[in-house]
Amino acid sequence: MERTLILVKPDGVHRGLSGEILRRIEAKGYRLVAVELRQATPEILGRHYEEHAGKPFYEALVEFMLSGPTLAIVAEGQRVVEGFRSLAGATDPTVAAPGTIRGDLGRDWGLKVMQNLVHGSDSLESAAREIEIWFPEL
Ligand code: DAT
Ligand code: MG
Repeated sequence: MERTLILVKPDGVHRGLSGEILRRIEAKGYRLVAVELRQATPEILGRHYEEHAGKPFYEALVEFMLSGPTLAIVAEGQRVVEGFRSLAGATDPTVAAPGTIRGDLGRDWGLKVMQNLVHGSDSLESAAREIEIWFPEL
């Protein structure tokens, strides 16, 4: 069975949306394998976002992700990697489709980095890599 790594980012935790986001994951029929409120560290984020190192928004992204606790989740289900990306919606909350987490709950804060509530692994390879970073015990 497929697994993916989902994060409710600090904006989502701060706004009290963790429960709503967990509800949507469970309502879709995915099984929660691990759920843990964590303070991210520079070490974890350096690994998690290594593909974005050097991009113009990278420093702001890491700073934002360090700004408060993150809810780290591993969810399991048929095609859950693709399925959660679909639930999350497009990266930019302004254009994310209504019905998606980012489309319904996110907005443009006019900041250097998009505070778009959630992260979801973008491929099976990313999922394996990211689960190892956040939950090495799994
Ligand atoms: P996603 O989270 O949809 O997989 P991504 O991996 O391309 O998007 O980028 C990681 C995060 O970085 C994204 O959730 C928000 C931020 N980000 C991406 N592109 C950005 C941009 N052009 N300006 C500001 N923030 C950006
Ligand atoms: Mg990504």
